[in-house]
Amino acid sequence: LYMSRTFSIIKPDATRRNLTGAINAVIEAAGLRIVAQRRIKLTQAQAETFYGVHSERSFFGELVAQMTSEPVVVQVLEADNAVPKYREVMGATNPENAAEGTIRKLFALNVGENSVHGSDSDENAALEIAQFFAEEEIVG
Ligand code: YYY
Ligand code: MG
Repeated sequence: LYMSRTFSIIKPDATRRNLTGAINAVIEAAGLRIVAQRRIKLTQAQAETFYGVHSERSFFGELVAQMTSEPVVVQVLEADNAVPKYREVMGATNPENAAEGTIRKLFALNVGENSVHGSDSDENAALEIAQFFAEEEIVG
């Protein structure tokens, strides 16, 4: 069994509705372990850096505004095949397309306010984790 990591954000639309615990319950029920977690308010610069790959997209301004609007919870999750496992638990980007039982089906409001972020590759997971956590803060 090879344990790997992914990076997760519980987004402002979810923290605003007091859904941190409900989302963590879905994460843990799926067998992902929360091995680091912190509640923070993202700065404009942090949000722009984090979503830099989307900087040319039409929704970038709205995305950064939304991500800095309220606190978020940044997390490191550990599991066997953590990246694809968490993508499955999250559901599709647009909650209209998300499968039953997924976090986005259960909680997301719309494509922009979709409650959670999860890394899309092991390489990006490592970069995203390093943006927010020192190795000694991650306790598996
Ligand atoms: O990885 P994931 O969050 O499922 O989707 P991405 O394609 O990486 O987009 C990141 C983020 O951008 C998405 O969670 C919401 C927002 N977004 C949007 O507001 N409108 C779109 N059409 C696509 C993405
Ligand atoms: Mg993505």
